[in-house]
Amino acid sequence: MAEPRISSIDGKLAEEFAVPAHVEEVKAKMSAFATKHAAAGRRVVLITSGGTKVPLESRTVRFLDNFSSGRRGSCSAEYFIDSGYAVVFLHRHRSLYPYTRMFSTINVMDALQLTSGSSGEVLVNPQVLPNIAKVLKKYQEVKDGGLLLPIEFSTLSEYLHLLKAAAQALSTIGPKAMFYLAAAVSDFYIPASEMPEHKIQSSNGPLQLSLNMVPKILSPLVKDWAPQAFVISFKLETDAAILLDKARRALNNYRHQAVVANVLDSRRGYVVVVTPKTQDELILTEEDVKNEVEIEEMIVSNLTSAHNRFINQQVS
Ligand code: PAZ
Repeated sequence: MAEPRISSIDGKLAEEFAVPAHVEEVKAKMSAFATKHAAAGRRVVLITSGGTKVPLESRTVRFLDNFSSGRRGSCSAEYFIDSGYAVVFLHRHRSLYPYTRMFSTINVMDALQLTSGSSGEVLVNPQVLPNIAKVLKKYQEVKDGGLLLPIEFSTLSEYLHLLKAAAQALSTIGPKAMFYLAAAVSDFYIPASEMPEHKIQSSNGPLQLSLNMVPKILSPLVKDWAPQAFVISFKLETDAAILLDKARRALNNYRHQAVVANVLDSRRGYVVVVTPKTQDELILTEEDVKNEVEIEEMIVSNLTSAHNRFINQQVS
């Protein structure tokens, strides 16, 4: 297997983005997870999910955030597990999580009832938590099988350092690793050296912000950190007219395997999987919606087939 290499953005990452204290510990966990599953004949997918938080002060009171709920990532994690993958789930703290996502809008107190006796037993109301037994069974199987490794981030800095650690950890399994980068990552940040320490005072008048561009992490991931892996990025736009052009440009610039292109308002029912040679439109029909089919099932099916072909090409 090709060893991860030093990248030209390593210095910038270390200087301008606070390194999380637990990064080496998490890297060791991811590495052990990848090695164990690859030895058992499983592929491993690293899914990023949810939005990054960009602090405006180092003792953070205020921050920039974005719309991402983590539904794409959490839902996809379940379909990857159903397809035989082990999943490293790098997700925003408190964003949607595999299996529990189905009950995220429910107040747990409304779903439980105390029995009348003195034993203090609690009953679940299946009307409030539909399918709970089925989902709980699946969740416990996944947990017992050690198929899901959850890792949390909140800030952009945590995300960048943990993604780099994940890429290096999973690089040891070569083409059996997939990166499914569905998180909504800020393009802008304030470098640590320019960030005020204390809460910005409104008594100083209107706030003018000057933000730097976040380094393009996809470039070192593909070139240096995990050069043999199968890498999928996501591209979100609000203007459908520029979406496919942006997706193609990303493929050209970073030379990875595919871009999943989507538009904010239609992202639950329509995406295009763009590769250097193909363009697959995935569309949920009204029938699919009635039958509660989720578009992530189609995305995962499309990409796992492409991953198969990618692995077969490496060995032939
Ligand atoms: O998290 P979610 O389900 O609400 O949204 C998913 C998404 C739109 C964030 C994802 O499909 C995506 O396009 N991520 C990349 C965004 C970007 O940086 O362009």
